[in-house]
Amino acid sequence: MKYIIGDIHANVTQLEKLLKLIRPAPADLLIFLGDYIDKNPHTHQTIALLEELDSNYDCVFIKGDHEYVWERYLSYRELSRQEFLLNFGGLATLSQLCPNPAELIKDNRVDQIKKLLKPYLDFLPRLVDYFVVDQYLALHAGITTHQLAEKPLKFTELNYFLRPVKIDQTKKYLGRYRLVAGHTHLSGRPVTKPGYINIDLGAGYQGFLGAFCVENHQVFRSDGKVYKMATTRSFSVV
Ligand SMILES: [Mn+2]
Repeated sequence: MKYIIGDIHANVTQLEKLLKLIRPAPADLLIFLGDYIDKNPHTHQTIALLEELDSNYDCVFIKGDHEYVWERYLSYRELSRQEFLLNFGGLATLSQLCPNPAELIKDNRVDQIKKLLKPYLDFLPRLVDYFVVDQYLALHAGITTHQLAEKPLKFTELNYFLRPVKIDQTKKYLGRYRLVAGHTHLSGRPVTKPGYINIDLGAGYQGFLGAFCVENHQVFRSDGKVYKMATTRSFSVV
């Protein structure tokens, strides 16, 4: 089976629950949509579990806006990124790793933060922008209308941040592929449109984590609920 898994945001508890639910087999493919950390404090535990999964299964790790920003901040020293980190979950990321997270970011102590986040930084080089699987294009956020016919798809910063309202959800990429994305927590249940499926079920906000099974057209939610795609337009609860 092939599973596309939503935004984890260091909610390692929901990730563990989801894995118990789907119980992947060694030959299964696990595709993660990005935003692995921030908003919850279990940074190292989350990355360690992802590393363990990577050594036991075929895994694809897609880059989210949080990975994009941390990389720009730490590796490219774009210090203006501190605003995003302070406002959107970076303090939670460092909170178990040092006593003074706000100070470190406000003072741009990049080298010190790099040491604290070494396992995460080591994880980043293997990330990809998107992944095509069967009739789906898995990516973190979205593509613009003018990219619907762009081949190959060329990612810019916007693609890690695009909100559903800015996406033409009625059209498929190249007329063939529906987007499967996270990034925006719309609902506790998956949202599906003809050209767009959203499986950010809120793990960053004390909610759930979702896994979309490509073959069965089902979304497994970490609390045990299963949503079956009834038509191309809506999901129903099994
Ligand atoms: Mn995101």
